[in-house]
Amino acid sequence: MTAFDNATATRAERLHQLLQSEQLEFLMEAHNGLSARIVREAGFKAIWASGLAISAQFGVRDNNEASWTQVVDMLEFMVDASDLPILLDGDTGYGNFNNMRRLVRKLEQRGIAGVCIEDKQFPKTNSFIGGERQPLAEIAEFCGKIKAGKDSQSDPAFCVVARVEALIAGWGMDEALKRGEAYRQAGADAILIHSKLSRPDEILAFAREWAGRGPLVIVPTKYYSTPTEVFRKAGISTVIWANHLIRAAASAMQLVAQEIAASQTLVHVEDRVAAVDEIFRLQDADEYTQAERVYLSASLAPRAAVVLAASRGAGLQALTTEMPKVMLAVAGKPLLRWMVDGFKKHAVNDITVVGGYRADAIDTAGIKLVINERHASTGELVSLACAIELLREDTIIAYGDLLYRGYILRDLLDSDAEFCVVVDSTAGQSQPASVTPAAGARDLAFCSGADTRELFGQRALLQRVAAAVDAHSPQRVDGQWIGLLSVRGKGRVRLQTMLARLRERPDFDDLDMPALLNALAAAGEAIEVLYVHGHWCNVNDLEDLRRAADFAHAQTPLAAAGTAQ
Ligand code: SPV
Ligand code: MG
Repeated sequence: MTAFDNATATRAERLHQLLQSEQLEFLMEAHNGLSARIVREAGFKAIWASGLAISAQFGVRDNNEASWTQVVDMLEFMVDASDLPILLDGDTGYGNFNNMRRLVRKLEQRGIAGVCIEDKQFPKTNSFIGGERQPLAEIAEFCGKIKAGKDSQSDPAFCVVARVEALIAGWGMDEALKRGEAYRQAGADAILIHSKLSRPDEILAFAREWAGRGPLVIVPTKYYSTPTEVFRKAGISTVIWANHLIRAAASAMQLVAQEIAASQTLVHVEDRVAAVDEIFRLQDADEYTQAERVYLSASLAPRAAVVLAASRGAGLQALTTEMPKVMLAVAGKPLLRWMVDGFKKHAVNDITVVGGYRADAIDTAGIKLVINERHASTGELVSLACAIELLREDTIIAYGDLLYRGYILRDLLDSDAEFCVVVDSTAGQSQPASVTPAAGARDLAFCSGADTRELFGQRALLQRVAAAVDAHSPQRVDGQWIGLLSVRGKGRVRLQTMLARLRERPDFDDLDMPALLNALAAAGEAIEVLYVHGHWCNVNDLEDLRRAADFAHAQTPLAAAGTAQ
């Protein structure tokens, strides 16, 4: 005979082994997926799927009020949540021998390791509620049910445990022993002898007479003060801790519900209940995130955005005492909200905003807020560095003070390029070559090709972004980078690496986004240009703010045709 290998054994084999083992073993009650998982994490080897606890968590009585298929559906969640063998408290088998046959087949299909049936009549009542009034099954009929169950199992290790209720019903020790022996001979893998006394006397007397004829299982709910060593010495095989997780849950829920109802605040309970993250852990949320990376196609892959919103807005001092520029209302809602709503419309849901100046005033609904604590003395790249670990493989990096028409974001998201920037070519046309642009113009883009507009779809690459045209070596200006950058696939790591390199520079604190784009371009990265022709604005001063309001109004559904800029 080969040695038992717990790692490769089926659940039924493990339960069978546990019942047969020489040492005292324990089953812990569970009543749903979550509790099944908790039982496993606590180190138990097997689960008791208690009829009392499962019916209680449904909010019904332990009188077969929940149908057997509802019980089996719950067992499926338990099997999924825990790899432990589960012994179902199958009450009376939910009917006669025929119901028992079908039950065993269904339980095996769902991965249940065994079933315990009790010699009462359907529908049963919990043994601790008027146990002595409950009619017992005929011995022969119950033996037929055991045989029917054993004959139906396809895994030879599947366990049928027969529960003797004679002591509960007050029929005496001889009857209990007679039944135990009959059930053993009918093929039961173990006998559960139940007692409602507060002392273990009748259980110990039964065990003495039984004299190791087969595995004995007990449920010491009522004689709980008995030292476990007593059971061990009596040769008990397995102890079932039958209902303690449902009772623990009920007490905890009562306390917390009463506390919240009375105090109308969560502040007193927060530290006494499991953290939400702990619930996520118990649900294995991390595994989902990993699987998402493997299985979600690129088009469905979660998209992220990082919005740089740390600055006060130099030209808007009077309006930004209480809030950063991105919280200024534009046509009825904050600038930042226009952008966030636009992202959400295009399934960019993982949005990180890097705040700084008056970050406390940023509306954090639907976003993650990270803070550049040194915002007053640092530039955009320090802000970006605060969110650099949050970049996904598909991320938009944006200035926070932008408004733009929806198609611009859509087209940017459609780009497959590892890096893609949006350049407004109308800004280039208004800047004749060799002329220093107007004060305030920023982020002038120099590209490998101009926006001819005839060559739709032609690929232009960004060569450089500069604040001004160098009067000494004038060059054609192709437009203005509007402050939108898309980073995809391997581009993410390359951008992170470049940012880490720039961090080494002594002037890193002063660097802005164009410095990053220029460093990437200089390192030979292809930064694709998506040309647009207006249809956006940003907010740097009061005049911009007024124009932004007009722009935003023109984007609303009721705007008159032709007013959109
Ligand atoms: C159960 O847990 O449902 C049991 C054990 O059957 S007892 O409630 O003690 O009868
Ligand atoms: Mg029960």
